[in-house]
Amino acid sequence: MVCVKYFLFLVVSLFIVLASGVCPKDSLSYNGDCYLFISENTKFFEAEAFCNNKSDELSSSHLVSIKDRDELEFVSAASLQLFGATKVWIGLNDENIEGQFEWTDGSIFNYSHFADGEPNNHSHREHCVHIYAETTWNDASCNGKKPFVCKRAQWEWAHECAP
Ligand SMILES: *[C@@H]1O[C@H](CO)[C@@H](O)[C@H](O)[C@H]1NC(C)=O
Ligand SMILES: *[C@@H]1O[C@H](CO)[C@@H](O)[C@H](O)[C@H]1NC(C)=O
Ligand SMILES: *[C@@H]1O[C@H](CO)[C@@H](O)[C@H](O)[C@H]1NC(C)=O
Ligand SMILES: [Ca+2]
Ligand SMILES: [Ca+2]
Repeated sequence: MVCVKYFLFLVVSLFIVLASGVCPKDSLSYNGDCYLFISENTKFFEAEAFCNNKSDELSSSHLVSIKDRDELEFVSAASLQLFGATKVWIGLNDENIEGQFEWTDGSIFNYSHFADGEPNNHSHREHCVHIYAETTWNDASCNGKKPFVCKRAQWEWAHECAP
């Protein structure tokens, strides 16, 4: 019976932790997702691989996708605070088909905030997107090295059932 009690204690503890919607301790929580800010200057697809490596059984991790102005302002403000600059890779790219931008996490592309005159595919070789000044975006060479931001969902059940 001691074992059963101990097992129940563990189950209840796990339930409470997951239901509260946790992010790994090195991440920031925003609107049900976990954001990891990495200051090391890194090429776009190496940054995506780094983010992918933070996936677990419950949620996959990618370079950040940005879905609206509020999320953009969160990412921009946190980058400015942590790195003193907003020039970070986000997950948007047109590496597959020129002019057709996609998020590396496969989610819908329904919001963008490119600077005037961007994306310009400068020198015919710009396929990866970073936050430029403040909140505006620019396409740049994927081989450029910049700090970056990863995003993954908090555990799904917590996401759907939290009040
Ligand atoms: C992936 O993560 C593991 C464990 O944290 C680490 O040992 C490994 O070097 C990482 N690999 C890459 C490619 O980042
Ligand atoms: C884009 O779609 C996502 C997911 O459906 C939604 O949360 C977000 O508000 C949408 N953004 C805009 C600008 O419509
Ligand atoms: C962008 O660059 C590609 C080469 O990677 C070229 O084929 C394409 O025409 C360019 N598109 C624009 C809009 O300049
Ligand atoms: Ca391009
Ligand atoms: Ca550009």
